[in-house]
Amino acid sequence: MNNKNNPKRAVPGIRHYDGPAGGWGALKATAIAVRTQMDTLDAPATLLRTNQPDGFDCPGCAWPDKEHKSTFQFCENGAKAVTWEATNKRVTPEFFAHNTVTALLAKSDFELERYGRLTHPLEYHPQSDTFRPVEWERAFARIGEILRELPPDTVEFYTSGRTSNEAAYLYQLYARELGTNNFPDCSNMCHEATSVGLPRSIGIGKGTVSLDDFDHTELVISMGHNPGTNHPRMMGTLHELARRGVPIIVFNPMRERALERFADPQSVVEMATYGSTDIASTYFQVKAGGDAAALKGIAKHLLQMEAERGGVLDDDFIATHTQGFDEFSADIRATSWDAIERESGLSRHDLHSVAEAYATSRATIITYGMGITQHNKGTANVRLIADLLLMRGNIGKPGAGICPLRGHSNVQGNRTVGITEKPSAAFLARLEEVFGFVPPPHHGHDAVQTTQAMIGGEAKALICLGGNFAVAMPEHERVFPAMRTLDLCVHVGTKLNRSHLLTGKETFIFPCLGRTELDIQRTGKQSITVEDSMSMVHASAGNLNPASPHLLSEPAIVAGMAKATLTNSQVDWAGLVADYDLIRDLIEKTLPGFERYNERIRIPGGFRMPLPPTERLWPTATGKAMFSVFAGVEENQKGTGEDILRLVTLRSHDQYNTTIYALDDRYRGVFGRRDVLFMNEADMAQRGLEHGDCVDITTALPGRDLRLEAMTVVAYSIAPGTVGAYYPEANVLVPLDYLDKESGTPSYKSVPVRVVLRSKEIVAL
Ligand SMILES: Nc1nc2c(c(=O)[nH]1)N[C@H]1C(S)=C(S)[C@@H](COP(=O)(O)OP(=O)(O)OC[C@H]3O[C@@H](n4cnc5c(=O)[nH]c(N)nc54)[C@H](O)[C@@H]3O)O[C@H]1N2
Ligand SMILES: Nc1nc2c(c(=O)[nH]1)N[C@H]1C(S)=C(S)[C@@H](COP(=O)(O)OP(=O)(O)OC[C@H]3O[C@@H](n4cnc5c(=O)[nH]c(N)nc54)[C@H](O)[C@@H]3O)O[C@H]1N2
Ligand SMILES: [Mo]
Repeated sequence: MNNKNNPKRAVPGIRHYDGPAGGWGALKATAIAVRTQMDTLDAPATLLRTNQPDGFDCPGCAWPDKEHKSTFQFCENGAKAVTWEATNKRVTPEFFAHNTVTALLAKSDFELERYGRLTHPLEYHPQSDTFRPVEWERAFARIGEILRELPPDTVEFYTSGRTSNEAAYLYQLYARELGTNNFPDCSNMCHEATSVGLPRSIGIGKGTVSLDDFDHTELVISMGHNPGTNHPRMMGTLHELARRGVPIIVFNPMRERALERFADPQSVVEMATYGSTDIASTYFQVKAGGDAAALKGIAKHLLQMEAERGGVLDDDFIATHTQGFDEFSADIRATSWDAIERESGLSRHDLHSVAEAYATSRATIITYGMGITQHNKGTANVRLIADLLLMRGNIGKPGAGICPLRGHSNVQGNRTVGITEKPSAAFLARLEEVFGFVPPPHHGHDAVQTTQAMIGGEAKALICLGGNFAVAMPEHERVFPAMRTLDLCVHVGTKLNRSHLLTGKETFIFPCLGRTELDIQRTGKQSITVEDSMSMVHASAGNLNPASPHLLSEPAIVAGMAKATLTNSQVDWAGLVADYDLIRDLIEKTLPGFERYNERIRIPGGFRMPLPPTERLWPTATGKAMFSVFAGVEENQKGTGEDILRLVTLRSHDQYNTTIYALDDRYRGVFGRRDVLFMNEADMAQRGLEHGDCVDITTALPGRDLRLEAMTVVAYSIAPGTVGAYYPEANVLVPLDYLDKESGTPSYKSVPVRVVLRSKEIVAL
């Protein structure tokens, strides 16, 4: 039972959900999404073109498709992402004339996006406190004027990972020609620990597995991700594995229904019989922040088993391909079982069973998500996962490897084409050769550094290519006011959100084409390209008429700003927008791995970026795969005082990051509300709390007064000592400087908090 609803105390909107994930419930939810958002006549045709060779890439997640040409794969949350963009609702100039920014700020994030698609470029008028339409060229010219006056390093260029390779490449070119490497990016809040940790371990900051590897694997260990909601197409793969009898061992503090039981909507039999398949063979409810201890425990058993019976480690692989094994194993031996059990919340015996399964498997894949990266030692966590795989040579052979589940559908591609605050010298040298300007050699700001520069008054302008920067960041109390001190804010987006409304001295909102829409430029219909979680690059082209005739494509908006800002630029910005093939030619000229780019994206399925570790080549400083040492077992600061719990901030089943589709979280049994705190019954009893009580939450770190009030306690199957609440509402509890020092990632998944009773009265819906 997930949601341990107390039958004696009914709490509005909290019900027990006993079904599997997927199944008929998922089909029903899709039908509702289509009915409420889309012109129903368009819907089937649009959904059928999702992830087809001549269709568009699903904006829902970065999980790949088999050869990108299979028949339509049903996916509830993919359908929501598509219908949300392809909605027939519009927010027009008339709407803005009647709604002041102050009035709009009083609306919830849910309401703001629900108004529909943006239709006109807009400029903020402080006198009337409203946004008014503005001509594109006039807006670009004004932005150019402002930016030319500012020192380049006071300008921040944010990207959210839906942006295409083409738009992202033009964007980095624009910023670097202007003279800055300030590239705060949604990855800084997401998989940065992967981008920093994996290059140190295996020489490249990306996963090593392909979909084919799942056909050959003998064991999957899934750590800290919730695929039923966030990577729904992965459920097809897990379902197939489970039916083949491949063990799937899950580490997650919360019972997530899709990891327990799933009915595949593609399976005629399961749908007809209301059947389902058990997914996890074993489910370990590790404490939040306890994965490092658990991984060290598994490694400790392996070392012991090797000493007792031999043949457990891949000695040849370790000798030929790695360095640092002695230091690694000495540290593992020195780590006590007491510490491992205390920190992970799992017993030595539990971890032994995982070590046994791992030692018997000839090919193991470890998958992971935000439950691993969003911690004080996220980078070290990622490296420990790589260590465990290296112990048995599980990188660079079929059926094995490391599989970070990326977030946004093109977050990985954005990085590949140059969105990084720490560019390599080689890349900058190529830019100089090809474009004739000298790019800035010094590093720029990541997302947290950008926010700190805004708070400190050093940042003057923020350009956002997509996303909802201020809301996605921690500590809204400091971030929101900082947005309002800026000289210039520019937001490129499809729908209105709170960041757009946190206006600076001058603010522009630029509506852009979405993935589903036709992109026609001077030379004809254009396609963009994206890279998925498994490094496959392929083309994507929409087929719907744009939401408004006034929209521009992202490349056109970036080029428009660049042309108006960089008056001496040698780049033919307008020419590049006329034909995206020319942008891809430039990418090919300046970055490795894109040989014959235009030719290869015309092959259905596209091509794979080079991944040397899959051939056991290690582009690290030593040329070897590197073991690491995770000092101690603790991932996070302890917090001060008694009674500390660890808060994880999570996504519901009805949201896409800061976009809230609806107020339900079906699989966790929550309907029509988001003001909930998931809590273990033992922790509740200790504090005299009951299911349905109203509580206040405070952050338990020194010198902090961060609080979230009036939350409803929901008894849930969650590891003792761990509590859960929804992102972004709970971001007010995450301190801005509480982060992984190696990667700069905020520790959204492990905030020390205290929970106190506010009222016994049940809060109505
Ligand atoms: N529908 C939908 N799809 C999405 C998104 C979305 O919001 N909605 N977001 C996209 C983005 S940008 C991303 S990054 C991905 C995110 O996908 P996920 O990585 O699945 O992200 P989260 O929902 O944040 O939840 C992570 C899971 O980690 C568990 N967890 C929390 N703390 C710990 C811990 O300390 N250890 C372990 N082992 N587990 C822990 C939680 O219980 C939860 O099940 O999804 C992408 N896809
Ligand atoms: N507490 C807490 N905070 C978190 C997280 C967490 O787990 N817990 N997760 C973090 C993670 S993993 C991430 S990735 C960030 C996400 O941070 P962001 O990427 O900044 O946020 P999103 O909510 O994905 O952005 C939504 C907006 O994107 C715009 N948009 C949608 N489609 C398009 C498009 O095609 N083009 C353009 N230009 N704009 C578009 C719309 O205007 C929409 O309002 O949040 C982070 N914050
Ligand atoms: Mo993400």
